[in-house]
Amino acid sequence: MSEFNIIDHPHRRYNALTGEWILVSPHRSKRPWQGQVEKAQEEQRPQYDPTCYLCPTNPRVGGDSNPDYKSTFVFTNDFSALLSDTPNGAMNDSDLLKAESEQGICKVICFSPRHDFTVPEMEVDGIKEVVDLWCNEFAELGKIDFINYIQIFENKGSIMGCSNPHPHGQIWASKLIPIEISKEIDNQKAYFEKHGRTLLEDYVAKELQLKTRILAENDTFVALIPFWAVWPFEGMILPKKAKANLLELTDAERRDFADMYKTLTVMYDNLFEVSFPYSAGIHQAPTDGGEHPYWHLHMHFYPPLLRSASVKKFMVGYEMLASPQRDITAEGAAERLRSLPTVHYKHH
Ligand code: H2U
Ligand code: ZN
Repeated sequence: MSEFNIIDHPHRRYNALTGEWILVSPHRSKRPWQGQVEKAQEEQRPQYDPTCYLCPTNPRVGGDSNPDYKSTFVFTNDFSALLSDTPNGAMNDSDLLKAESEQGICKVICFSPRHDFTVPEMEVDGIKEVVDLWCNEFAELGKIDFINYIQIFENKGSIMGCSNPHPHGQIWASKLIPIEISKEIDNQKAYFEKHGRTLLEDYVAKELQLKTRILAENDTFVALIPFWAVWPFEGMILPKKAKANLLELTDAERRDFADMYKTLTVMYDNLFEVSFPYSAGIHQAPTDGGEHPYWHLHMHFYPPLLRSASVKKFMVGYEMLASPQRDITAEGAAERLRSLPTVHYKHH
C-alpha cells in the first residue's frame, strides 16, 4: 500500500469555517463519462425588455413603477419573505414543536439598467457601483435596531430558480442570525481566541503560499477554490487582510472587490462558454451592536454545473442522507479555471 495522499486517495476534508466535513473521491474522476456534452443555445436578450419588471420605467407586480435609473436601483421586495411589522411571539410545545416569530426587511437590487448584461459582461466601473450600493444598504439596514444580520446575495440562472435574467441581486436583513452564519461565528471566534488572528487571514496567507487553489489576486482581494469546496467549481473571494464588513473597505479596495467579482465570473462563463449559473453571497459580521474582531468578510460562490452547460451536480443519495461528496478535487477544479482565457468568450 502506498502512503496516503489527497490527490489519489478517498478522504474527508475539514471545512474550517463551518466545522463540517466533506468526502472527496478523487479516483472516481478517472471514470469514463458517457453522457452527452452539448453546447447550450443562448438566447440573445434585448437591452430593454418591456415585459421585465426590473427594467427602467416598467411596472412591477406590487403596483409601483421603476424609475428611469441609469446605474443601480434598489427597492423593497414586493413579495418580501420577512416583514418588519410581524408581532413578537413564540410557541414551545413539550420541547418538540417549537416556533419563533421572525422580523426582517427584503430588498431587490438591479445591477444595471441593461437587461442583456450579467456581472462578467459589465465594466469594472459598473460593478463598483454595485459594491457601493451594497455598502450603502449595509450601512442603512445595519443602523436599524432589530436588524442583526444582513445577507447580500445573487441568485443567477434559471437552473438556480432565478426568475428573471435581468442582472440583479437581493438583500435579506433579519433579526435572527441565520444558521450558516452561526457556524461561521463559532469557528472564526474560536480560531481568533486561540491564535489572535482571523481564521481567514491565516487561511488566505497559506493558500497564497501554496498557490494550488488560487484563481486570481489583486492588491486587496483573492479568488480561490476553497480546500473544502463541495460544489465542483465552488469559489470564494476574500480580502487578504481581515475586514469585518464592507464598510471597512476604502474606495480603492471596493474597486478591487468589483475587479475580483468580474475576474471570477469571467472564468466561470469561459469554462463551458455559457452564462454560468450560481448562488453567491457575502458573509459579513452581524450588525447586532456587538464587537466582532474575529470576523473576516468573504463572498461564497456555489455554482451547480459539473461537466457542461447542461450537466449539473446533483446533491442526492449519499449526499442528502449522509455527507456531501465530490469527485474532482478542489486543486483540479482550480487548475482548469486558471487555464482559461481571461477575456470573456463573447469577446474572443
Ligand atoms: P430572483 O432573484 O429569485 O429571481 O428574485 C427576484 C425577486 O424579485 C423575487 O424575490 C421580486 C421577487 O419577489 N419581485 C418583486 O419584488 N416585484 C415584482 O414585480 C416581481 C418580482
Ligand atoms: Zn430587464
